[in-house]
Formats: sequence, C-alpha cells, structure tokens
Amino acid sequence: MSKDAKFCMGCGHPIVLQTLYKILKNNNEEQKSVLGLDIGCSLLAWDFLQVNTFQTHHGRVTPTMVGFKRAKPDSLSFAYTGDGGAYSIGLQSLLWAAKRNDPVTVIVVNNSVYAMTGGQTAPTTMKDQITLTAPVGNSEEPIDGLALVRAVNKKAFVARSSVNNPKQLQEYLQKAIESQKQGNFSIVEVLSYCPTSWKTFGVETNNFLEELKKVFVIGEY
Ligand SMILES: Cc1ncc(C[n+]2csc(CCOP(=O)(O)OP(=O)(O)O)c2C)c(N)n1
Ligand code: SF4
Ligand SMILES: [Mg+2]
Repeated sequence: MSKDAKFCMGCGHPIVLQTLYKILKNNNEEQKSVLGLDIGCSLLAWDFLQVNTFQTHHGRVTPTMVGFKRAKPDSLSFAYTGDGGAYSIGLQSLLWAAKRNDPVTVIVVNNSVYAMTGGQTAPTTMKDQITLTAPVGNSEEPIDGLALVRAVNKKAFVARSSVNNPKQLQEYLQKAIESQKQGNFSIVEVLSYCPTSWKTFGVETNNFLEELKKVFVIGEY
C-alpha cells in the first residue's frame, strides 16, 4: 500500500481497494492482475496497491481493459470506475462489453455523485438528494445500472454490496474473479462513502450510506 494515500479522510475507496488486494494476495494473483482506472476519484488508486495500473479516459475504462484482456488472456483484468464514469459517459461501452460477455471484472464505486469534480448530480443521485448542481434537491429518479447489465447478459456475475458490508463485499469480489476466470463478464457495484461531497461528518456519513442502500438494494442479481 502507498504510504501517502491521496483519498480524503473517510473515503470508501480504500476499503474497496484493500478488500480486492486481500483476495489477490491470498490467491497469489497480484502479479497477473491489472487495475484499469477511470477518470474520477478512482484514479487516485494509481499507486495505492502493489498492483500494476492503467490510466484511461473518463468512461472508457471497460473497453480499455477488454482490449488488455484480449492481448493478455492469462491476466486478471479489472475496470475500476465511479458511478458517473460507468453509468453516464461510459454506459454505452459498459453495456456492449456486458452484451459480448467479455471476460473482465468491472468494479463500480457508487457514491451517488461526480465526486472528483465537486459533487454534481450523477445518474445515481437519489430523488431529492441535494448536490452541487441540485441545491434544492434532484428532481429525477436514479437509474439502476446493474439491472441494465443483467438485461443484456444472463451469464454474468452481477452484484451490489457496500463498504459497510465488508464480508459480503469480499465474497462478491471473489465470485466476480471466478466468473472472469470462467470466461464471463462480471460487475460488482459498491455503495461507498464520500463525506467530502455529501458534506457529512462522523456517523452522518454512515447514515447517508444507509439511505443509499434503501434505494440501491444490495445483493446478487
Ligand atoms: C470526457 C470527460 N468528461 C468530463 C470530465 C470531467 N470529469 C472528471 S472526473 C468526473 C466525474 C467522475 O465521477 P464518478 O465517475 O462518479 O467518479 P467519482 O469521482 O465520484 O469517484 C468528470 C465529469 C473528464 N475528465 N473527461
Ligand atoms: S471526493 Fe469523495 S470519493 Fe473522492 S477521494 Fe474524497 S471522499 Fe473519496
Ligand atoms: Mg461518483
């Protein structure tokens, strides 16, 4: 792990990354793994783990890691992205990779906003949620990206967990890796803390995550 992590205090990204790393290390697979990073707070992971990383354009991490997997079929290929990158600008490339059943693992860190750019409304922002661009509350219902993926691929491993369900998160990431090894697409969405954008302190941050869990139900699809 990098000694000078670049994430804000209380961010959920390190929980997701450390859980992934624990699995790879236990399986002796960190050398064969490559973590593709989308633009967003995901990119702050570039030197966080002892795993090679790959920086891509915003919304294009999934097709990039599909290409990497095709070039190196023995690798474990991960596309690490935020909810904005996955379900807004990158939705088309995500759905086509899912439709083709490309054997990569997508990890979507869903904090319900565009965090890196200041906390604007994203496709995952809850109805009435206050954001930088919705000061009186979001008027739209959010989209369920995993339901869209499931609609185009029945073989994929598709699941949602949260950073305050660490055992389940570990189980789902393990299952997603197994799915990739069997030649199938896999995606794990992780509901994650962003106290900086949410403007929450202490337990309020966990309470906010519990509100997200009421809208984005965790479990396997
Ligand atoms: C093509 C393009 N459009 C817009 C941006 C600006 N941008 C950078 S990060 C970001 C939002 C990222 O949000 P999300 O994917 O949810 O990740 P988070 O920062 O919340 O982890 C945006 C819009 C960009 N870098 N490139
Ligand atoms: S802005 Fe939010 S998602 Fe980004 S590093 Fe800070 S807490 Fe984490
Ligand atoms: Mg986000």
